[in-house]
Amino acid sequence: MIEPKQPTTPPDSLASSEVGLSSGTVPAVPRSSSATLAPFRQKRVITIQDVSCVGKCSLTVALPILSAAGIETSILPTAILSTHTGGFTGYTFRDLTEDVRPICQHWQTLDLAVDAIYTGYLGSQEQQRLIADIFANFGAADTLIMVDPAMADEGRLYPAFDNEFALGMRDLVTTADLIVPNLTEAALLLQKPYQGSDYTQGYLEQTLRELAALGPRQVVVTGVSFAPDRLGAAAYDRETGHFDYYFTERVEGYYHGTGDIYSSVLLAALLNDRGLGEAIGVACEFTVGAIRRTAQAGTDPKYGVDFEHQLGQLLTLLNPAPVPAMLH
Ligand code: PXL
Repeated sequence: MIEPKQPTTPPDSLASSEVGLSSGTVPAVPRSSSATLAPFRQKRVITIQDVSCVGKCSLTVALPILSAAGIETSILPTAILSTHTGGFTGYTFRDLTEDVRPICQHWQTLDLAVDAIYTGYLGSQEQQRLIADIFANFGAADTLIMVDPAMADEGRLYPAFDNEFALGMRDLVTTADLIVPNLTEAALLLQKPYQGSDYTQGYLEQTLRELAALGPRQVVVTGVSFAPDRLGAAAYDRETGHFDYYFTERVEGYYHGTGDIYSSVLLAALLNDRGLGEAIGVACEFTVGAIRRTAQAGTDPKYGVDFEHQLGQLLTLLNPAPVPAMLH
């Protein structure tokens, strides 16, 4: 087995501070005092995902996480479900595709400044095409376009989707700056067989390069493991050619909604001026902390993980710039 480049320990920049998440390894970034003199502009994200009313995932995790990180979060719901589709039966599903265009037409009258557009679970293939237009209409040159191609896990597509949907997602990721697939989604985007846990570091890095060749400059693959008791993420930046890895302990079991939590924290960290290598570490630590709590509590994992009790630590970790009122 080839050892990953940074298999178990946090990068130096994550290891040196006393302030951190539950493991104490990820520090807050000290802000320079000159930052307090600059005019304050709150960042805004548009996130496009479903509302699963019960079973924490998608918007019910993205909103609190991004809000806790100081980011104004505008939402475009893609569907409303009574629960998510993993592990529940009999759920309702209302497709909101026909609302997407009128909502966007109204937004176009508002002159919205948008720092990032972040997509997750989509309700239909038509939405995939509409979202490409949203990227074009609302994305400025410096808007981060982040696509979490939420459609599959553990070698299987989610119940609502088929390979046509995966091909539509492949088209959508060509227009993104950053994509965050798990290993199953990575295989679907590349239309390659899913390898399970049977892959080498060389294979993984080739996969990251192939994903970046679809269009996005940056790729983060989640659910990466080279040792049975370690789990984490790998990142690749096509422009620098640099790979980053971050691993934590593996908590046994399948916990729903953790991919959405991971992506939301990753974006929160990036918009709080963390580099990609640090941001994947912040997201790993936050996510495993929530999983650990849930495992200890013994709650049914299909209801999602207890990320709420991590939010205070996220705030400390990211150390958002103080609001102007606090400066007087
Ligand atoms: O967490 C991914 C997700 C989001 N939204 C819905 C889902 C799933 C995964 O099953 O069913 C509706």
